[in-house]
Amino acid sequence: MAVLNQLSSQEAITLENKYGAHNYHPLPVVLNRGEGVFVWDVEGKKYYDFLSAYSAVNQGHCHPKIVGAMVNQAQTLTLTSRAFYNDMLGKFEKFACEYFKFDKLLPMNTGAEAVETALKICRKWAYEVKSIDENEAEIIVCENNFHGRTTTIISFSNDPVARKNFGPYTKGFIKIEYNNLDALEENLKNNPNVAGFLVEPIQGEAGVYVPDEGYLTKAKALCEKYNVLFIADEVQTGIARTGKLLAVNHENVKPDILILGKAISGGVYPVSAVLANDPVMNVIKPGNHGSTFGGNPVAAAVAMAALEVVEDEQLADKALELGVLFRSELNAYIETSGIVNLVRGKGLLNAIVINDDEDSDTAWNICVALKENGLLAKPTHGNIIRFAPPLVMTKEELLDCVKIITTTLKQFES
Ligand code: IF1
Repeated sequence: MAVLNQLSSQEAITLENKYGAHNYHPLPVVLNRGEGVFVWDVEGKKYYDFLSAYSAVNQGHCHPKIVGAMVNQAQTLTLTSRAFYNDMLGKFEKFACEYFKFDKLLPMNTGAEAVETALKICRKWAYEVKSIDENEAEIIVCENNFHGRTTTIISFSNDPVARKNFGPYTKGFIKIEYNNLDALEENLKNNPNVAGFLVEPIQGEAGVYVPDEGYLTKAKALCEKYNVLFIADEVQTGIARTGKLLAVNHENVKPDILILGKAISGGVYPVSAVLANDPVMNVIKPGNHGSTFGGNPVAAAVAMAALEVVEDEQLADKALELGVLFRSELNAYIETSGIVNLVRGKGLLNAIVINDDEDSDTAWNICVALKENGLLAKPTHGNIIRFAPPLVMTKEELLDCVKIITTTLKQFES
């Protein structure tokens, strides 16, 4: 059968176009190997990965310790369902609770499922602990949020592409401006039915939008004042990406509910988790929630190894240091650039804003040129490019990447 043969890039793209749903518009590059900060296409060309599967591969591609844990566990026991206990889940839960300093963890598989889980926990807490009347609970979210693709989550998105014609939408969400504490307090003050505030510590899809310093601290304080749960979606910002283990650690904020995904497995396997302390998590009783694959032994083994790598290799410190270097190098370039307006971000979650319209194709064209020059990145809007390399990069490699990026951008200076 032809599928066993090595495909050319064009053949692989043609197959996806013909047989796959058209829910993505990928860069025209077909990858078949990854190691550390590098990936290779089927023709053997080597690239720096500057997306890290949207911050899932923080530990680098195919990290031997994580892959080893997966292979080992996969040969022993893969899935029991939660109808029975397995000997890995409890170990992982203890490990992660100590690691992130929470009482309890609820394991799921994808980021969107973990967000859904957090919303369910929050609502149940609202009725059973805060004593809000049944079906009246509301959760505050932010404009330009990205929390996943499920029907409830897209109900409170304001991206028409993600949302339009998927209605009717789930009720019970109030949208306020991000980085606006007055708007938050206004809604908390006048509405006793608010149960939670769901927020990304840095908005990723919105274009790596970093809120003002103190925003998260003050938002958390407001939530405490009005007895509302502060729910941090750290699916993208968590696990050392922004230069701390969690982005909320930059402000020493402790969420009431923490949502993790992506790099909790190093991108090796779908693992997500929701963490909370007992007074919140204990509202969940047998039958209230679950998942066939959530908390399976492979996921548990992989996640423990992936979190160990973050500590072993001090990835948070590396991200912090390399992030400062990356932004200062790019800022030096921007001073004389007509094509890039600014670079922003924290740690190794950064974006550049191109001097062009939101609906232009300049960012896309730059990403195609970056690909030709050996570096893979993806636009988030027509004029924003996100840069999120694996955190295992060396300083020399990062400077090499800066050279590729600035050389490529220069091709677009008019
Ligand atoms: C796609 C963006 C990144 C997330 C936050 C939950 C989820 C995500 C903060 C859901 C997922 C992904 C999904 C990916 C694109 C991507 C993304 F561009 F859309 F915004 F990372 F930057 N919370 N983000 O960022 O996690 O269910 O996907 O595991 O292709 O949709 P998931």
